[in-house]
Amino acid sequence: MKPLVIVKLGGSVVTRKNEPFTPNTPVIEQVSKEVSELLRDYSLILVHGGGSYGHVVASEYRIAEGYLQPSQLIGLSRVKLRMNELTQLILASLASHSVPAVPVTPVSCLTCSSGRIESFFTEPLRMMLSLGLVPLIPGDIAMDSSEKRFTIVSGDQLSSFLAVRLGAVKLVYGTDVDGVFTGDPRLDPNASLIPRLRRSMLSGLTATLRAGDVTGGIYRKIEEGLYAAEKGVKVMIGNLTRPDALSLMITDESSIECTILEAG
Ligand code: ATP
Ligand code: IP8
Repeated sequence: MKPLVIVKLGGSVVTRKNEPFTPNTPVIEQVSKEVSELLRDYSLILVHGGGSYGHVVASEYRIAEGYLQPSQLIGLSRVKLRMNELTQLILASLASHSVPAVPVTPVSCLTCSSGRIESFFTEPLRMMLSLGLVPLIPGDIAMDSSEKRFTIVSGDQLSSFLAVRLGAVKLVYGTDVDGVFTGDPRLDPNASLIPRLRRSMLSGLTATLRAGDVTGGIYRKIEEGLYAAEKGVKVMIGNLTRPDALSLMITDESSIECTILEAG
C-alpha cells in the first residue's frame, strides 16, 4: 500500500472563521485539486474541523461540557446538521476533482471517556484505504462513557489518534497561519515562527483562543500533535490556505515555512 498521510483541514482553512456558516470555497477547491494529484503516490485520510460551522452551535449548547440539561439534546442534532453541511461541501468539491472520498461519521464508530477517545472501530477505514478510497472525517459529537455522557471530539484528536493507530508516515495540521509562532501572529506583529517545537518549549509560548472555540485552539492542537510525534509520526503544522502548501508539506517539506513537532 502507498504511504499513509493524514491531513487535518482546520476550520480556519475550510471556513471563514469570522463569518458564521460560511465556507472558504476557493481554498476547498484548491485543496481538492492538490489531493487529487497527491493520490498518485499517497494514501490519504482527510479530517476536517468545525470552523464557523460546528463551534458556533456546540458553544451555544455547551456540548463540550457534557450533559447538563435536556435542552442540550437538540443541540447535538444541530451540531450534526451544520457539520454535515460542511462535510457535504468538501465532499462535493473532492468529487468534482475525481477524488473518491467517503464520509465517515465518528459518532457512529467511536466512544470517548472524559473527552478522550477510548474505543474506535477502525476496520472500515483500513478497508477503504486498501481500496484507494479517501475517508473524510469531521470533528464530531461523541458519546462519552464518563458522567459527561457526550462530548465533542476534535478533528485534531481524531487525526493524531488515527495517525498512530493506522501507522501514518506523516500528519499535517493545516491552519490559516504558517505554523506555531511565539505569539498569535494575528495580534502580535513581532511574533516569530517556531520551525521546530518540542514539549519542553511549550511554556515559552503565548497563544490566544478564539471566542467560541470549544476544543482548545492551537495549544490543544500542539498537545494532540506531540502525542503522535512522540510515537514516531512526522507531524507538521502549516498554512493550507496558500496554494500548493499541502503538496509541498507532503512531498518537499524543506521548501516551505511551517512548524515541525518533535519528540523529546
Ligand atoms: P478548527 O478548530 O475550527 O478546526 P483550526 O484547526 O483551523 O480550527 P485553530 O484552532 O483556530 O485552527 O488554530 C489556528 C489559529 O490559532 C490561527 O488562526 C491563529 O490566529 C491562532 N493562534 C493563536 N496563538 C497562536 C500561536 N502562538 N501560533 C500560531 N497560531 C496561533
Ligand atoms: O474544529 C470540532 O473539531 P475541531 C468539531 O477540529 C465541532 O476542533 C463539532 C465543533
